[in-house]
Amino acid sequence: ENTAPSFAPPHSALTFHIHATSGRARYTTLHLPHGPVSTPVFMPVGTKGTLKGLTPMEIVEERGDGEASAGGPLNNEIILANTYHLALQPGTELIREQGGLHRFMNWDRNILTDSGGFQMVSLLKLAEITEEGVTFDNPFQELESSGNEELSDNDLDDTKDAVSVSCGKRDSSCISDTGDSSKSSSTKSQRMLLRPEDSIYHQNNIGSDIIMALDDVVSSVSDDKTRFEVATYRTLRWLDRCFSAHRRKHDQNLFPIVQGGLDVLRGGLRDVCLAGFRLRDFNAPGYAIGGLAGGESKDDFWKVVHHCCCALPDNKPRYLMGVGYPLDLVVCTALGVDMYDCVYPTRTARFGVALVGGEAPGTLRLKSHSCAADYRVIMEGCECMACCDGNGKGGYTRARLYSMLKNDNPLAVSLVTHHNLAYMMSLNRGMREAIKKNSYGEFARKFVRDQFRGKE
Ligand code: PRF
Ligand code: ZN
Repeated sequence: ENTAPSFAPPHSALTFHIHATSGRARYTTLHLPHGPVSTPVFMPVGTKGTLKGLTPMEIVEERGDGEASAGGPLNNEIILANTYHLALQPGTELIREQGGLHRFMNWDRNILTDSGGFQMVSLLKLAEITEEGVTFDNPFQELESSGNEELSDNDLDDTKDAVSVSCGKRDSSCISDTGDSSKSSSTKSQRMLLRPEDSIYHQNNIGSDIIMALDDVVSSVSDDKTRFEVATYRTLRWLDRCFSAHRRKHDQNLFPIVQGGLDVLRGGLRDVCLAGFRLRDFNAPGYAIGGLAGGESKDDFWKVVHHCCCALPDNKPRYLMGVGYPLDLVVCTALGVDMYDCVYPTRTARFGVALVGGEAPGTLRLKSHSCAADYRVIMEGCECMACCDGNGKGGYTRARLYSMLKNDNPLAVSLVTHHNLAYMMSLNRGMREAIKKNSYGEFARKFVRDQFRGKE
């Protein structure tokens, strides 16, 4: 094992230890206030502080042997939650009064919270962004009337729940009501403003181990050059405001987010953002790459990830936001990314889709008729609760899951969610092992070859 030094910036709640590298890929440990996190790591998304369909007991086991046991817990070291949803419901002051989100959800490992702005932009598409912050308009009404595919998704139900509850009673303080006092039909005229200071206030209340700066996110497929330019500079100004508002530097790590669209030219917008970080003497404990995974071409996506990884400091963790397809993890790890998050593995499970490796890698649609009489488990050799009962016996056959899904049995969704997270955890472990052996290139090439085998 080629051991490199640990990096511990002063006054930081994070130390970063690089154990091994293979090309640009790294195997590292982040030491955070709620324990160590080995990277590369995929962070599952529990929007409102729970991973839907799973209990914390399923997700972790006692610290010690480090490996998940057959049919047992997933042993996740960090999960992601969303500031925006938590601020709406149950409200972050309530969470703070209960001792923070860790206590609230009985989860003693690490939590990362996203800042909130992106959720409004991505989910609601009714956000108005000004220098002051993100304002959103009539969320309730729009959610009810919209028929678009994205809005019909389960994760938007979170938003819908949150918004409808919030319309009854909101966290008093910091999602500021911007006025509009035509109170006739109560909630429908509500406007809300989330400023950088509000986002940090909420994240300080939540007490997450890593908190994200509020960024101005533009859809990566937009062709409005001016908008990208405005957003890049604004992201830097908002970063200053986030940094000044941050009250818990001793136990919460604030990560800046690189924006700048797809412009990787020398002196282009990504460079403007990266240079802006260098100018600011924040000694940030880590950095995120944002503004991607929004429908841009793979070519553009990889170019931007590569460009940012090369420009960001080697002694800090790099987090690629919103990326969670297994193939993207494998490629971006080769480019130097350490952390990922995405709703994909858990969301797709709710549609009865399982992630599989082995003979026929890719996805398995358990609701497809071809599973109706298929008596194999989801994935041979998988040690998750769905594929293995822990006694070396059976597990759930595809036929049984097919039937349960057809009958809307919620246990089926829990089992597939558990399987998909077990798959992601085992992919993380596989990447780390390969880096340790300095054979990541081989691992990645094999993974890519397998994914495309027989699909030409
Ligand atoms: N910014 C924030 N959260 C995000 C993203 C971003 O750019 C993405 C990538 N589009 C996912 N989640 N704050
Ligand atoms: Zn499984």
